[in-house]
Amino acid sequence: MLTLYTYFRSSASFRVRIALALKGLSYESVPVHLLHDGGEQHGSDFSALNPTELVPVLRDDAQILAQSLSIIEYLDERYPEHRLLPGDFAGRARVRAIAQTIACEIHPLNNLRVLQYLERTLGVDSASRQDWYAHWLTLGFAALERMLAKSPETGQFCHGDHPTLADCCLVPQVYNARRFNIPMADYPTLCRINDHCMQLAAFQQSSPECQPDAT
Ligand SMILES: N[C@@H](CCC(=O)N[C@@H](CS)C(=O)NCC(=O)O)C(=O)O
Repeated sequence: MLTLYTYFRSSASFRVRIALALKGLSYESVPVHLLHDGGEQHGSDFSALNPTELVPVLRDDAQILAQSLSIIEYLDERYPEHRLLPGDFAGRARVRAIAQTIACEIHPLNNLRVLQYLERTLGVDSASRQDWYAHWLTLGFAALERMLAKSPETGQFCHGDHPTLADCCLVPQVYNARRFNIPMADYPTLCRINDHCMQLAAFQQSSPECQPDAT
Protein backbone atom coordinates (compact mmCIF):
# COMPACT_ATOMS: atom_id res chain seq x y z
CA MET A 1 0.00 0.00 0.00
CA LEU A 2 1.48 3.33 -1.12
CA THR A 3 0.69 6.61 0.65
CA LEU A 4 1.94 9.97 -0.63
CA TYR A 5 2.15 12.97 1.67
CA THR A 6 1.74 15.78 -0.81
CA TYR A 7 0.69 19.37 -1.42
CA PHE A 8 -1.07 20.16 -4.67
CA ARG A 9 1.24 23.04 -5.65
CA SER A 10 4.47 21.40 -4.50
CA SER A 11 6.64 20.75 -7.53
CA ALA A 12 8.64 18.07 -5.71
CA SER A 13 5.35 16.26 -4.92
CA PHE A 14 4.24 16.79 -8.54
CA ARG A 15 7.42 14.93 -9.68
CA VAL A 16 6.52 11.88 -7.59
CA ARG A 17 2.86 11.98 -8.65
CA ILE A 18 3.99 11.85 -12.29
CA ALA A 19 6.31 8.91 -11.59
CA LEU A 20 3.55 6.99 -9.79
CA ALA A 21 1.12 7.68 -12.63
CA LEU A 22 3.62 6.70 -15.35
CA LYS A 23 4.13 3.42 -13.53
CA GLY A 24 0.40 2.90 -13.09
CA LEU A 25 0.75 2.64 -9.30
CA SER A 26 -2.27 3.61 -7.23
CA TYR A 27 -1.76 5.37 -3.92
CA GLU A 28 -3.55 7.22 -1.20
CA SER A 29 -2.94 10.99 -1.01
CA VAL A 30 -2.48 12.63 2.37
CA PRO A 31 -2.53 16.41 1.90
CA VAL A 32 -0.05 18.50 3.89
CA HIS A 33 -1.00 22.16 3.56
CA LEU A 34 2.20 24.20 3.38
CA LEU A 35 0.53 27.47 4.39
CA HIS A 36 -2.30 26.65 6.80
CA ASP A 37 -1.56 27.00 10.52
CA GLY A 38 1.96 28.25 9.83
CA GLY A 39 2.56 25.24 7.55
CA GLU A 40 1.42 21.72 8.40
CA GLN A 41 4.86 20.47 7.36
CA HIS A 42 6.17 21.98 10.62
CA GLY A 43 3.63 20.16 12.80
CA SER A 44 4.91 17.46 15.14
CA ASP A 45 3.23 14.57 13.28
CA PHE A 46 4.76 15.43 9.92
CA SER A 47 8.08 16.48 11.40
CA ALA A 48 8.37 13.05 13.02
CA LEU A 49 7.77 11.48 9.62
CA ASN A 50 10.26 13.72 7.82
CA PRO A 51 12.63 15.80 9.97
CA THR A 52 13.41 18.08 6.99
CA GLU A 53 9.74 19.25 7.14
CA LEU A 54 9.42 19.09 3.36
CA VAL A 55 6.98 17.26 1.12
CA PRO A 56 6.79 14.79 -0.50
CA VAL A 57 7.06 11.73 1.71
CA LEU A 58 6.15 8.31 0.38
CA ARG A 59 5.17 5.44 2.62
CA ASP A 60 5.40 1.98 1.07
CA ASP A 61 4.00 -0.27 3.79
CA ALA A 62 6.53 0.17 6.63
CA GLN A 63 9.09 1.97 4.45
CA ILE A 64 9.14 5.78 4.77
CA LEU A 65 10.93 7.65 2.01
CA ALA A 66 11.83 11.32 1.57
CA GLN A 67 13.45 13.36 -1.26
CA SER A 68 11.61 13.21 -4.57
CA LEU A 69 14.54 11.99 -6.70
CA SER A 70 15.37 9.29 -4.21
CA ILE A 71 11.69 8.28 -4.04
CA ILE A 72 11.45 8.04 -7.83
CA GLU A 73 14.61 5.94 -8.04
CA TYR A 74 13.22 3.69 -5.28
CA LEU A 75 9.96 3.28 -7.22
CA ASP A 76 11.91 2.48 -10.37
CA GLU A 77 13.82 -0.30 -8.65
CA ARG A 78 10.95 -1.62 -6.54
CA TYR A 79 8.36 -1.48 -9.35
CA PRO A 80 10.42 -1.93 -12.54
CA GLU A 81 7.49 -1.86 -14.99
CA HIS A 82 7.68 1.33 -17.18
CA ARG A 83 11.27 2.25 -16.39
CA LEU A 84 12.01 5.89 -15.67
CA LEU A 85 15.78 5.54 -15.97
CA PRO A 86 17.51 4.31 -19.12
CA GLY A 87 19.11 0.87 -19.26
CA ASP A 88 22.61 2.18 -20.06
CA PHE A 89 24.85 3.86 -17.50
CA ALA A 90 25.64 6.88 -19.71
CA GLY A 91 21.93 7.41 -20.31
CA ARG A 92 21.20 7.18 -16.60
CA ALA A 93 23.93 9.74 -15.88
CA ARG A 94 22.45 12.12 -18.47
CA VAL A 95 18.91 11.77 -17.13
CA ARG A 96 20.11 12.33 -13.56
CA ALA A 97 22.11 15.39 -14.66
CA ILE A 98 19.00 16.95 -16.23
CA ALA A 99 16.88 16.08 -13.19
CA GLN A 100 19.49 17.48 -10.79
CA THR A 101 19.92 20.69 -12.79
CA ILE A 102 16.28 21.32 -11.89
CA ALA A 103 16.06 19.71 -8.46
CA CYS A 104 19.43 20.87 -7.08
CA GLU A 105 20.24 24.09 -8.96
CA ILE A 106 16.88 25.79 -9.51
CA HIS A 107 14.24 24.47 -7.13
CA PRO A 108 15.98 24.83 -3.73
CA LEU A 109 16.68 28.53 -4.33
CA ASN A 110 13.03 29.23 -5.03
CA ASN A 111 11.42 26.99 -2.45
CA LEU A 112 8.69 28.35 -0.18
CA ARG A 113 10.86 28.58 2.92
CA VAL A 114 13.58 30.48 1.02
CA LEU A 115 11.06 32.98 -0.38
CA GLN A 116 9.51 33.31 3.10
CA TYR A 117 12.94 33.96 4.63
CA LEU A 118 13.68 36.64 2.03
CA GLU A 119 10.39 38.39 2.80
CA ARG A 120 9.89 37.82 6.50
CA THR A 121 13.45 37.87 7.85
CA LEU A 122 15.42 39.93 5.35
CA GLY A 123 12.52 42.30 4.57
CA VAL A 124 12.75 41.87 0.80
CA ASP A 125 9.73 43.39 -0.99
CA SER A 126 7.56 41.41 -3.39
CA ALA A 127 9.15 42.93 -6.53
CA SER A 128 12.64 41.91 -5.38
CA ARG A 129 11.34 38.49 -4.37
CA GLN A 130 10.02 38.07 -7.91
CA ASP A 131 13.43 39.20 -9.30
CA TRP A 132 15.12 36.57 -7.13
CA TYR A 133 12.77 33.87 -8.40
CA ALA A 134 13.23 34.95 -12.04
CA HIS A 135 17.02 35.21 -11.72
CA TRP A 136 17.59 31.64 -10.54
CA LEU A 137 14.91 30.18 -12.75
CA THR A 138 16.16 31.82 -15.95
CA LEU A 139 19.79 30.96 -15.16
CA GLY A 140 18.82 27.31 -14.77
CA PHE A 141 16.42 27.18 -17.70
CA ALA A 142 18.97 28.83 -20.03
CA ALA A 143 21.49 26.12 -19.16
CA LEU A 144 18.90 23.38 -19.51
CA GLU A 145 17.77 24.70 -22.88
CA ARG A 146 21.38 24.59 -24.13
CA MET A 147 21.86 21.08 -22.71
CA LEU A 148 18.72 19.73 -24.34
CA ALA A 149 18.65 21.67 -27.62
CA LYS A 150 22.14 20.63 -28.70
CA SER A 151 22.00 16.96 -27.74
CA PRO A 152 21.16 14.21 -30.22
CA GLU A 153 19.91 12.21 -27.22
CA THR A 154 17.03 14.60 -26.71
CA GLY A 155 13.93 13.24 -28.38
CA GLN A 156 10.23 13.82 -27.89
CA PHE A 157 11.09 13.75 -24.21
CA CYS A 158 14.22 14.97 -22.38
CA HIS A 159 15.95 11.67 -23.14
CA GLY A 160 14.76 9.84 -26.22
CA ASP A 161 11.13 9.05 -26.92
CA HIS A 162 10.05 7.72 -23.52
CA PRO A 163 9.38 9.72 -20.36
CA THR A 164 12.06 9.54 -17.69
CA LEU A 165 12.96 10.99 -14.31
CA ALA A 166 14.11 14.10 -16.20
CA ASP A 167 10.59 14.76 -17.54
CA CYS A 168 9.16 14.15 -14.04
CA CYS A 169 11.29 17.14 -12.96
CA LEU A 170 10.93 19.36 -16.02
CA VAL A 171 7.12 19.55 -16.19
CA PRO A 172 6.57 20.75 -12.58
CA GLN A 173 9.33 23.36 -12.96
CA VAL A 174 7.77 24.71 -16.19
CA TYR A 175 4.39 24.77 -14.42
CA ASN A 176 5.95 26.73 -11.57
CA ALA A 177 7.70 29.16 -13.93
CA ARG A 178 4.39 29.94 -15.62
CA ARG A 179 2.72 30.43 -12.25
CA PHE A 180 5.37 33.06 -11.52
CA ASN A 181 4.81 34.68 -14.95
CA ILE A 182 8.28 33.94 -16.30
CA PRO A 183 8.44 34.50 -20.09
CA MET A 184 9.20 31.16 -21.76
CA ALA A 185 10.03 32.28 -25.33
CA ASP A 186 13.78 31.69 -24.83
CA TYR A 187 13.21 28.01 -23.98
CA PRO A 188 11.61 26.45 -27.07
CA THR A 189 12.99 22.97 -26.40
CA LEU A 190 11.77 22.96 -22.80
CA CYS A 191 8.32 24.14 -23.98
CA ARG A 192 8.18 21.54 -26.75
CA ILE A 193 9.01 18.69 -24.36
CA ASN A 194 6.64 20.04 -21.71
CA ASP A 195 3.80 20.24 -24.25
CA HIS A 196 4.52 16.70 -25.42
CA CYS A 197 4.46 15.39 -21.82
CA MET A 198 1.22 17.20 -21.12
CA GLN A 199 -0.49 15.20 -23.85
CA LEU A 200 -0.11 12.12 -21.63
CA ALA A 201 -2.77 11.30 -19.05
CA ALA A 202 -0.09 10.54 -16.42
CA PHE A 203 1.16 14.13 -16.53
CA GLN A 204 -2.33 15.66 -16.78
CA GLN A 205 -3.75 13.78 -13.81
CA SER A 206 -0.71 14.68 -11.69
CA SER A 207 -1.15 18.43 -12.22
CA PRO A 208 -1.84 20.64 -9.21
CA GLU A 209 -5.39 21.51 -10.31
CA CYS A 210 -6.33 17.80 -10.50
CA GLN A 211 -5.37 17.07 -6.87
CA PRO A 212 -7.96 16.47 -4.15
CA ASP A 213 -6.45 19.27 -2.03
CA ALA A 214 -6.44 21.85 -4.86
CA THR A 215 -8.06 25.08 -3.73
N1 LIG B 1 14.78 18.22 -2.34
C1 LIG B 1 13.44 17.98 -1.87
C2 LIG B 1 12.69 19.29 -1.89
C3 LIG B 1 11.37 19.18 -1.21
C4 LIG B 1 10.74 20.54 -1.08
O1 LIG B 1 11.43 21.56 -1.13
N2 LIG B 1 9.42 20.56 -0.91
C5 LIG B 1 8.73 21.82 -0.78
C6 LIG B 1 7.51 21.88 -1.68
S1 LIG B 1 7.97 21.76 -3.38
C7 LIG B 1 8.29 22.02 0.64
O2 LIG B 1 7.86 21.08 1.29
N3 LIG B 1 8.39 23.25 1.14
C8 LIG B 1 7.95 23.56 2.45
C9 LIG B 1 8.67 24.75 2.99
O3 LIG B 1 9.44 25.39 2.25
O4 LIG B 1 8.44 25.04 4.17
C10 LIG B 1 12.75 16.94 -2.75
O5 LIG B 1 13.13 16.82 -3.91
O6 LIG B 1 11.88 16.23 -2.26
